Amino acid sequence: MRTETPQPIRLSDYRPFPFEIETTQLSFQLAASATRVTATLKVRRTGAAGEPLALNGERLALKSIAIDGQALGANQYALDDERLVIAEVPDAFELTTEVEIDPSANKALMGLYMSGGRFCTQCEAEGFRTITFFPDRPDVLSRYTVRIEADQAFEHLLSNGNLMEAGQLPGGRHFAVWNDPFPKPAYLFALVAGRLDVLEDSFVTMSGRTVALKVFVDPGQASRAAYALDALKRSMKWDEEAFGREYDLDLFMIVAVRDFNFGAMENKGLNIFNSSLLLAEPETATDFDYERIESVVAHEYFHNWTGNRITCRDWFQLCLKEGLTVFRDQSFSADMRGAAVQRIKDVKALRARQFAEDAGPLAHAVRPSSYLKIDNFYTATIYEKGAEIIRMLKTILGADAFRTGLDLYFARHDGEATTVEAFIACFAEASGRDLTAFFAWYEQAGTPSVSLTHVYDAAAETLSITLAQKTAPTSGQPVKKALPIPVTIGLLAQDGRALRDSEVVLLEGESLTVRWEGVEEAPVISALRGFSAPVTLTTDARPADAYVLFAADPDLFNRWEAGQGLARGLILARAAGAPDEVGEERYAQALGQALDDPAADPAFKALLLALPSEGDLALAVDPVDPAAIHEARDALRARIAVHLGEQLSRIHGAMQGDGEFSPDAASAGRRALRNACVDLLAADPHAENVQRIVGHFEAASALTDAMGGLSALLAVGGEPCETALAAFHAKWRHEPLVLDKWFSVQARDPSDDALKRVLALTRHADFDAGNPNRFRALVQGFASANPARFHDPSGAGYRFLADQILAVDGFNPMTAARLVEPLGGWRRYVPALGDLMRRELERVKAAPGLSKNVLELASRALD
Ligand code: 0A1
Ligand code: ZN
Repeated sequence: MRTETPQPIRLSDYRPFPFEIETTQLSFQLAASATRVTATLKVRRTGAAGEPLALNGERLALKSIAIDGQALGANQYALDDERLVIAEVPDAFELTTEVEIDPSANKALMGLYMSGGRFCTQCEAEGFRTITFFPDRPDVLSRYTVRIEADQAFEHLLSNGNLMEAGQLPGGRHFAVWNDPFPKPAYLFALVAGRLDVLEDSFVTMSGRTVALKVFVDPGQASRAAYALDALKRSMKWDEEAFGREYDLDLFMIVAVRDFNFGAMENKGLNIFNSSLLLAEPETATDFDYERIESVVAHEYFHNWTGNRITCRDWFQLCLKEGLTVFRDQSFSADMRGAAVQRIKDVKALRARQFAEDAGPLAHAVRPSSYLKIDNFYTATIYEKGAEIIRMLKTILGADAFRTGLDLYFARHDGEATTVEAFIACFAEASGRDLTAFFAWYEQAGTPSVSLTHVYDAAAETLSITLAQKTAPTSGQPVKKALPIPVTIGLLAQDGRALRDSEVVLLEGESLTVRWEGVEEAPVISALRGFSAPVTLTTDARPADAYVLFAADPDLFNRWEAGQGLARGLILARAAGAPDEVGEERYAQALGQALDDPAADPAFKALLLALPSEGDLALAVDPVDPAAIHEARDALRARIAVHLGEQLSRIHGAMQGDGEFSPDAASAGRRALRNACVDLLAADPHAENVQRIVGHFEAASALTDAMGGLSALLAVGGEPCETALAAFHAKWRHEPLVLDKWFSVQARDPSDDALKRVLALTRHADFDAGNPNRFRALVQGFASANPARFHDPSGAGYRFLADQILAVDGFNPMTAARLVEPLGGWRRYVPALGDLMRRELERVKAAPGLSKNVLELASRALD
């Protein structure tokens, strides 16, 4: 809670901690409302003589404190709400503290808390300080031994590393002792205690060691962990093959918990997962869930090297582990599921979340230079743009030099807490290139715009392309540098033949002109292939060129991108009151041809069928009028649905019935295509189409189909929709993960009554604001995924969101803060809406007792 104006933490203030904590012994006496934690730290001075020992500690009731067994008197230390300071300490000593904490009262879900009657922890970024007094910063690495004692009802007692000892105790209690041989920062500490079922397997590493794998889940749910376990084994193998990284302990454990603020956490040897990202069966998980489970299991596992073995010196370096690990998980998913489709999905997500963030007042550098609460920086910019930077590094240096640089990084910094500078230095050294200018990608916020203009000289058979870049000012960064931007370019003939293969042009200054000789005919330019840099591209190409690319670009990303560009142009023309009906027919026809291509992958066709999202469209206009965008997009959907109605129905029919469920990419692609057809058919809701959609929903055996049907029925509305919603609820009311989806699909209700429905759902017996999954399904689902209804001209949507932020901030600031973003872009909206958004932000900011988390974001949004 706020007592005074909080002071920002700055990168430039970094100082090493003046002590080393060689070993950390923790002893837990677990009890739901009064857990005792005894910590014995072996401390050695490494900094200047006379420096006091300052430890972080919050919400801890100190019971005793001693140095080398001698209790300290109250005048020998100073204690406030945030730290414990001992002014005079020897150069080497053992500090023992005993504290009491209350896990059952911990609704912020940081530190030690209860979920489903079990104890669990979340320590990243700064949760460990609510468990015991400690230098809770990532550059203090220590070897941990952890003794856990609890009632036998808490059957499994888990922590990091290897199990050393376990046994029974009098009074119905038992204990376990764990030792983690690898020094680690406190944020990687974890503890779990409770009744769980376990699914076990093993993995033989490349050097022949056998690693035991255990996935712990709610009793009765072990079969739902099979996919995650399989994904884990594939990740372990892939990391050996792709990056030469071998697992280092004899045991790797994953635990699923239902109450978790984020997705999952890479604690050493004991990953903790939000159950929504671990449990999957065909009836209870969609294909998107399977994809996410595969990539998040991989992500957390890959952190073992990029994050755990080599960690961050301070939290400003967060992208060092996150950007690199996202890059690694995206590369894994591309290998598992097909590079083009994966790339399209990754770029869609980047644009939806990161480009939006970069375009508003919450824009920040991938490596920021100050913060109030680091929790607020677990953002799309640090994760996704951080991954794009690594990808560009690979594109610029080439795969071989990139791998050599990464190998050097692993060899040189293993066991360290390091910086982005040290990381980049490895690549500069390995490649012999000067990467000084490249570093600006880490320090500069905002999405660069690149413009491409060309001159074709038919007589001389030359093509000149000029690329120019510009980045608009962002808060605190009025002047922007030119960045090195790799632009991958290929050339096609008007009939779609390839004229030139891809080559990478590196735009290093403000602008650059490159020439191609011997170009015998006027080419169609395919630029930024594979989305080679996180920029927005404008070109002087004729609209007709986009149809050539849409039909024939061998780069599938750009083929998809051409279709999106055409659709974007048509929708925005309509939204601006100048519909291009001829163009719309032509687009529908081209889409129909693409759908008939027997060589194209169904997953790719499904992506072609999805029009740019309303959020994506909003990024292309200024000011944004969400209602106009929504209507225009709906109108194009309807036109396509009418034009392609028969074809969509035919494809839908042909994609039905693939026998036994398989989560593999090809089967998921078929389901994606049939659901994309259903989604479009709902835009032309005549009786036959409605019947097809109802049939699709009722026949669904996989959740992907049931959700596709339900979502389409929400677009149709009326009695078929209400009947389906009621049936779905009756069937799944006891399955929390499926019920979350029942809430989120209704949050996206496109009808005028959406807010009424959402408000009613906040009073539903199954709604629980204390559970982040359920809360986000409804509230974030509405605010982020239903722009037309969230931006209701009355401002009621904004008021609803602000009320929810304030209500949840009272007990879970991290979850509350993540809801500020939808109001953050207020300056980009038409003034009537922007003013209402700003007013709600002001109301939030002025609320008494606001958390630092929400205060920081609301203030930045209003700046
Ligand atoms: N390091 C995790 C992300 C994470 C961060 C904070 C959390 O606290 C609630 C939880 C998870 C990852 O990248 O997966
Ligand atoms: Zn991560």
